[in-house]
Amino acid sequence: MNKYITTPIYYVNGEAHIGHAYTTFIADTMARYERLKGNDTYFLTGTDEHGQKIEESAQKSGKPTQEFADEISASFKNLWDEFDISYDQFIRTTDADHKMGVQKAFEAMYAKGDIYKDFYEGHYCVSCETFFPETQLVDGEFCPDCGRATSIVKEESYFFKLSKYEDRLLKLYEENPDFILPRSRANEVINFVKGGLRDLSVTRTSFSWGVGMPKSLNDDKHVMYVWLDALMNYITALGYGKDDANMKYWPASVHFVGKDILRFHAIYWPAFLMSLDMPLPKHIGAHGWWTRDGEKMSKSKGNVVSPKEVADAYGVENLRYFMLREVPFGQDGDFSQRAFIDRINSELSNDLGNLLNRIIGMSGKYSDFKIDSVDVEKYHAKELDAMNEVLGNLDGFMQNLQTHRYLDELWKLFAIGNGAITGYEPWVKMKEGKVDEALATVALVANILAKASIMLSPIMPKTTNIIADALDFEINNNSYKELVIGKKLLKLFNIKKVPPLFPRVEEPLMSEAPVAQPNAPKDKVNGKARESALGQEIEEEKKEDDNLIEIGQFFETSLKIGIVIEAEEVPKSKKLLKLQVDLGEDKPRQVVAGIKEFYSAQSLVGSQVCVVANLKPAKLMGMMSEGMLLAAKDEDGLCLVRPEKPKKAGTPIG
Ligand code: ME8
Repeated sequence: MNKYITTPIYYVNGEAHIGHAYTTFIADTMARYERLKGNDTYFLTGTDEHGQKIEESAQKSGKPTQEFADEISASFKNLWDEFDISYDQFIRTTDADHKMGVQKAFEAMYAKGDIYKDFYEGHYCVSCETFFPETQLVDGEFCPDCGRATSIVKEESYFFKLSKYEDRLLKLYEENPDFILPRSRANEVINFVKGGLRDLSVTRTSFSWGVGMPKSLNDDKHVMYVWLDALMNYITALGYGKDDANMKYWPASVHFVGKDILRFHAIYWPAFLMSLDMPLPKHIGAHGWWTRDGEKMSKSKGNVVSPKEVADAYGVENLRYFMLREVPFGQDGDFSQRAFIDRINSELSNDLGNLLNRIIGMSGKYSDFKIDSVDVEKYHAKELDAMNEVLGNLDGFMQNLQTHRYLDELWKLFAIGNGAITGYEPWVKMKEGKVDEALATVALVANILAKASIMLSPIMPKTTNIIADALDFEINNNSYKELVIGKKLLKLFNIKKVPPLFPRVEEPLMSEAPVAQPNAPKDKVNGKARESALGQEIEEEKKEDDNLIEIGQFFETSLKIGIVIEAEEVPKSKKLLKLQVDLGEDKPRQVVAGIKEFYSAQSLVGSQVCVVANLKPAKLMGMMSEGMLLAAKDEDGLCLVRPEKPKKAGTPIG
């Protein structure tokens, strides 16, 4: 059977973080699982390189856009190579074949009458590359997805007749309740479609970094909307529009995505495919969001977990295991070193690693490392039944993408193995002269470890190869068929010693995330002790005096160190300067400040300032101001408040 597994193609506006790694680990696991089962599997990942956001990031870095995209795309590819991700293809949307395929698809939809030209006027979020109707904006202005300010864009555009597909989409969800996995995520999509679909603007004229129009349309002004371009990667990678050799893998078995981009994959993508008269993917698997120590990860907080750093400290396979075991697929997850270390020590080191070491030790003592399964059925029929039941349950969990339940179930095998050793006490049997019985227990455990390693191999391929090597067999489709499906036992073999597979971890191996600013309204508990920014306990006293605020109220204000990177005078204003201030975020904030009488624009560039970072943006003389500078003013004039020593942009004050 053919299987086709994909990850999203990641934007090249920043390095990979742990969320990207998670999606890639799940997809890699699924691809390895399908190959293990003998299915002809194609696994695609890659990078999404067009659009205004990438163009702007490149400009900020001072590099030509293609060079910028090349570098970040390579950093993703190198990371996946280092992590041994078993992709069959790494697609880039700047690949010539991809661009041609997108144009072919556009032409086909146009020829069908599903694309027409009109004007678009609306609120556009550059960061999300999406138009939003006014009703969806927060406070009439801000993007409902990322919270950034939108801008009004009016442009000529080609539109895709998304509205035409409303009924067919609803029918798709109804007839295929597993189209969106987990099922619990389907409702948000269904409600969105039921709310009415507007035709989708699928080209832009406001920038040029994108796939151009097909020649047949003779319309150079436009470039493709980045999501049309990006979604098509799933078929252009297989040769759509060029040669169909790999189209045998279509339709996709599962597109793995984060919940942030479910709508694009569960609504736009099937509608595009319906327009192209192509079969639809079998599943869209939407997973949840990872946080760090309970906090949203963001560059400005400086708490983004780098997958490379974690893998260097703890090992990439331990990380894969942790992420896939820790969260039920579809739910949000938290990365904390404590939880990670606990799982390494108790599940990997104790349950699995020790079990292997115990039978290596025992067989060394009792049988000169020879392991013979000949008496296992005689003495351990009950354990074999329990083992086979567990093995039989696993596939269902994987098909539903429930990796945590798959691993929970798999771990029952080690409980059976450890239980058999404790229960049958082979060392007592040896003393009683019941050698056959003692050796049967050791062989039972060897078989359990062999079968468990096969089923664990999609998650921990290298580690399980070491275990298989110790047990003198290879993990592949043959051993899967024989030992797992065929329920056979290992042939007589000599067990090998292995170095410790999962050394215990006593202390966190990476520095902790920066202390987060407490969010006062959330963690304020009336009159009770609670954590301060420094982690100390503060007794909150109820103050009668109206002029005093509680410390939580103070912490509602987010104060940060900023670095002025550009400054200019606002024409026709006596007081205002317009500054671009780096707060360590994706892009600088524009701050319009009334300090012109006291500072020249030039003198401010490069200087450090203290910024109120969570003020609602306001318009001053028609310009958006996204923060306020702290300053002190008396009869001698005004001076800015600055840190005593230089600090990194975005450093919290408080
Ligand atoms: O959206 N937790 O690219 P992107 C979990 N180019 N997953 C996370 C995560 C987090 N904190 N952060 C990122 C795009 N992800 C488009 C996709 S596909 C045709 C185009 C993962 O670089 C998750 O899979 O913003 C999410 O969907 C994806 O990265 C977004 O990557």
